[in-house]
Amino acid sequence: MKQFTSINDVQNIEQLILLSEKVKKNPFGYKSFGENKTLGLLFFNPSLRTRLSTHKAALNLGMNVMIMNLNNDGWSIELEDGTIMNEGTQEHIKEAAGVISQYCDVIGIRTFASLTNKQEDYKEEIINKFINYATVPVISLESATLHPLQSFADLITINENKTNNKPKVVLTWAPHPKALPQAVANSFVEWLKKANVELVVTNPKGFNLSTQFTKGVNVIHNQSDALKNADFVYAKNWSSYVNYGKIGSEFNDWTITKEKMDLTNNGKFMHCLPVRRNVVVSDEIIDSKNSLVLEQAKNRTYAAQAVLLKILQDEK
Ligand code: SN0
Repeated sequence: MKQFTSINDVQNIEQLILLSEKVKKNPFGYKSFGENKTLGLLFFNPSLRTRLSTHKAALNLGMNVMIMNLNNDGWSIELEDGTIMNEGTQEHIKEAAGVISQYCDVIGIRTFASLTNKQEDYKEEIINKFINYATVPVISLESATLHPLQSFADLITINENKTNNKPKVVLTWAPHPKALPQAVANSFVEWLKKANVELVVTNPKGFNLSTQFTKGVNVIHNQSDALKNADFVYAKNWSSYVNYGKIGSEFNDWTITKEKMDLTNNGKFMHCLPVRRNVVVSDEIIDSKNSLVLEQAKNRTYAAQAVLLKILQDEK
């Protein structure tokens, strides 16, 4: 694997899942692959789980890790070619990516959507330019439109917790006070479409994800209908794709509550975190025995470790 920015970079998903199971059973058994290798983690946005789980994954593999918060600590980066750089930006992405490639064997990048320019966000300008100018593999730590390490961990968690061969998995939109990216939802759909599940997406009208992801997926606008007999309920807010960046405060009754979970087949609750309690989900549900949020976060380490290990193995 030369890069990991979406499920499309994975040649064999079953094999990667098997690798995650192996590293989960024996996290320190693969140190020879990471010895004397350095992972660089670059953040344009905040992070808790992604930062710590990917760091831990690298340490488990015997790698060294360097972390940089580019917005606070770095120069401001120029993306355009041919610009006369006599204004705000100080360093071109060409040099930044080229230099960091000399210090690191693998580079991870977090770069959220702007939510102001749909075309630019969906072109994935920042991560693609980094890939273009870097000379080492690049992995996404959540880009403008996708969060593949999260979705891979979510798939591992669903596989571990399913009680029937083809569980019903419902991705439901939930309320939020701020405009959030579509990345987690897009990516979840992309990964779960390839799994043996009955996938349903439910969201208010005006909040459909891009058909680039939901083509062929059952999208229902009535949340209660969608939740019926669900084995897994994955809640996530995303701002509108059509009215790009719009929040949707008129749908505050989409919170996941006990009444809603009672419609499911003793469904398990999932969320990528961080979560706004009693906005996205009631305390009662996130604190219940059916909540998988901590298991999801735990599996972030093994998802990241499998991805890093595959990259290191392929480089050898
Ligand atoms: C990010 C998102 O893409 O939705 C990261 C999730 C892994 N979430 C947030 O930015 C939440 C911020 C908030 O204000 O609650």
